[in-house]
Amino acid sequence: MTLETLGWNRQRQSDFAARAEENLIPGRVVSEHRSHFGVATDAGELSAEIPGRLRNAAVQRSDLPGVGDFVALRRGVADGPAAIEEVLPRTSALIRKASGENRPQLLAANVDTVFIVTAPDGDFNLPRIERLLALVADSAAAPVIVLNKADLTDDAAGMMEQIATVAPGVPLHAISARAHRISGIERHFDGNRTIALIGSSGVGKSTLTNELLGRAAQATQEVRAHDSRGRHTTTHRQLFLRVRGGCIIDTPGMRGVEVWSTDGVADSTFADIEALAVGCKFSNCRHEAEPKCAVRAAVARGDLDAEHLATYVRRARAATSSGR
Ligand SMILES: Nc1nc2c(ncn2[C@@H]2O[C@H](COP(=O)(O)OP(=O)(O)OP(=O)(O)O)[C@@H](O)[C@H]2O)c(=O)[nH]1
Ligand SMILES: [Mg+2]
Ligand SMILES: [Zn+2]
Repeated sequence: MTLETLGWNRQRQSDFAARAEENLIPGRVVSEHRSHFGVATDAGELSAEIPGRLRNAAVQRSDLPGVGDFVALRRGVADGPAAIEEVLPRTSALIRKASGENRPQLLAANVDTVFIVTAPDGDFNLPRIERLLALVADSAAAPVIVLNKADLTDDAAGMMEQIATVAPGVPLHAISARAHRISGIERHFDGNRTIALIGSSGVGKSTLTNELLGRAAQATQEVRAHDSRGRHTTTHRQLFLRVRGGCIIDTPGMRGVEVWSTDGVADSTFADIEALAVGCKFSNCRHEAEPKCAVRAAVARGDLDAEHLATYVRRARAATSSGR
């Protein structure tokens, strides 16, 4: 692997040269964990931390490094972690408002194209596609809409026509990741471009990631039988390099009501609650007073913060009363 295959170019080299002092090396953030980042460099993947100086200089959370960022790194001493000294200027940033808080959250940086992934089984919803288009429009990345699981419908053409009414001029593809029918979408990686996949849980983002990588890099999971909704299988954003060129960023599924909207309600802050909710007796459980609620049980056990659940319930009520 070389940084060039990860999207490093002359512009980035000159940004790096202008900002970075001696002894720093360039890299790209490929994963984000609670306390550290995975950063790909010409010397392999390094574990890196953010020094306090960078944290203090950030005006808002989205200024801090995220998946897809190009950074200047100082190598660690001995086996210690490297330090991210600079975040290089972004050519695009996929940002939404964080859930339950009035702050921006970076989903992915330096993305050339975003695949908005949808599917005929349960997920198909034009207003949601419009909200995702609005999010992409603010990012400086180009949108592409992918109708996955085309094998599950006899009317993929009709669905594509409906999508076209809300997405004039946006490239549309009907594919089947599971059946290995993805022709037409690989060209979006030409020139080592970076593509991020966004959409609801269960639409097949990780299945498509694996298909585009040619290997089973990401775990996937059957959707729920009774309502075809996903199980929030992917919990972290991660960037993968393709042998055939270009990079893919797979992301956790977004909840329908929590996609970008006027009041900016967002998703993965509540991925923990969503994951627990699969165990609730009622599929439409609001985790308030319903019997056999797995989410309240987790609070009772001390595994989930009661305040966090209260925020979630407040948000869900607000979303319901405003008709979403
Ligand atoms: N019939 C059919 N099923 C598919 C297709 N693509 C994916 N699936 C199935 O859909 C289910 C969910 O796929 P995932 O790839 O885990 O979905 P995801 O979007 O990554 O979900 P999260 O990680 O929860 O956001 C799996 O059982 C897949 O096998 C397809 O083209 N056709
Ligand atoms: Mg996934
Ligand atoms: Zn519940």
